[in-house]
Amino acid sequence: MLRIENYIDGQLIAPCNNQFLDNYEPATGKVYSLIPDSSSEDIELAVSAAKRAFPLWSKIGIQERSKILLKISSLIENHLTAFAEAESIDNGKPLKLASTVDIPRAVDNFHFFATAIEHFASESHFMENTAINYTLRRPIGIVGCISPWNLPLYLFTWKIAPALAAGNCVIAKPSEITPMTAYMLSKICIEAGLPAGVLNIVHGLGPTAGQAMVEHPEIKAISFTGGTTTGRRLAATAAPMFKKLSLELGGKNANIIFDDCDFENTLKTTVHSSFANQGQICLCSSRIFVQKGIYEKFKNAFVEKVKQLKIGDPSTDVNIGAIVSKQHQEKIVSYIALAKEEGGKILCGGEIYQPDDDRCKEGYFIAPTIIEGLRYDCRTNQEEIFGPVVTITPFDTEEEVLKMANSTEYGLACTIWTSELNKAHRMAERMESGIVWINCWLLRDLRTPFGGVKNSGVGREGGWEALRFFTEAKNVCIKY
Ligand code: TXE
Repeated sequence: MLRIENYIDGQLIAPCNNQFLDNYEPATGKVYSLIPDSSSEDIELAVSAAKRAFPLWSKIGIQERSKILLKISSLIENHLTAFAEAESIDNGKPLKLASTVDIPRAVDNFHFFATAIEHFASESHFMENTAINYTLRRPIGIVGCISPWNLPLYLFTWKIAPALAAGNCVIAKPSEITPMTAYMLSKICIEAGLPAGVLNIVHGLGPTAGQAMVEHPEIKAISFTGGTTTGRRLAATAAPMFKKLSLELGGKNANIIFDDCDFENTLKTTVHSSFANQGQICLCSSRIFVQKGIYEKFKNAFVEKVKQLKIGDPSTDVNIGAIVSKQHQEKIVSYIALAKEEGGKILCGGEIYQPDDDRCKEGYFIAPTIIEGLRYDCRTNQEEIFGPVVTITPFDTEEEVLKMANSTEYGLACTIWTSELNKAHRMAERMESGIVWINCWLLRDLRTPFGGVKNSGVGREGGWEALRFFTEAKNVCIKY
């Protein structure tokens, strides 16, 4: 059985304790590879390697760094099919989604930051007849990147690429649930000639390998995407050490549909924004609010469309693949039970889905589920489920929907559907959300700030925000 290895100091190696964990294929429920159960010893090795590599990497020059990152980007692109297949097997997501979204985005992440760094500039502040200040932006040193399982290579590279472009050496840990494409990336980095120790990928569990990263005094900044509870724990460890922190956490996003929306476009995109990647994207809309004038019409059309979605073996032409793990499947099922207890009516789905074919009969599937009739402030409408489960709720006025939409502890993203420009602006301004999509969803420009408010996180990723996060600013004041 394939054994994934750590990538430390330019080498692929087993963890110091030689312990491995099982890695499951969600579509079949079977173990198909083993992953290092790394400990603080491996983190220590990685930090030593990064320390040795930092003087060279931080001074090699922007163009050299850019060239190597571009090479990594094109090598991933050359192996797109293999990466997409691996991502689909490891995560359970439809192969089509991995080939058109996840892996192309990993290619873009390296390309974008490899070129962005060439245009990154710092400010100067002139004081009339007195002095000039200029801001020096230097790499931080050794930084940590910790990523989740829902968009494995996509989010892993979204952190690593700007960190490396800015001249840092990186210790990175992918989710233990989806380690495979990060392992493949290690091999690409070797092929691209990335100097040893510049990037170190350590596999393992959050409470052991991840925690050791957060506690390590020489890792000066942590960029994390994952659950809000984990983010809180991480902040509690890192804050007293005065580490720089970027936290991209959970969401409970609202999809607000006004009577005057473009009906067909809203309907089509809402199916996608509710159930893409089995609803396991932090940007998915899980609370749909529909204005009363079109509520019944929209609800019926939406349920009809969702019933037609094809569920099953992610390697075939399906819309919905497997849930990432047995444990996560159980969590989602428990939320469906809670919704029923809270008085919710299941309009479709609401149960585990059992594919017919032999290969996937032990896999972790859930039928896409729409629930009606719940109060906006019940637990189902307040807590992050992170699966193919949405609620649908009618509303009358802007005031009413704003109150319901802004009622959660989260504030990551929202979508608003209307053809009235003024209403769109008014709503965008009043939504408590880091990202507002008007008449679209998941339309991304990598230059824009990305992140949430309230318990959805701290800091912003993307564009200059990411390069600023991964550099330290120093003001130099020169008196005339
Ligand atoms: O995430 P975790 P999990 C939400 C979603 C999901 C819940 C839990 O609701 O059900 O979070 O998912 C590492 N120190 N999201 O358990 O635990 C861990 O190894 C350092 C939303 O998978 O937050 C992994 O690499 N690291 C989210 C990463 O943190 C630690 C996407 C994320 O794992 C650690 C995923 C520790 N003490 C889940 N504990 C989104 N918003 O995109 C864990 N980790």
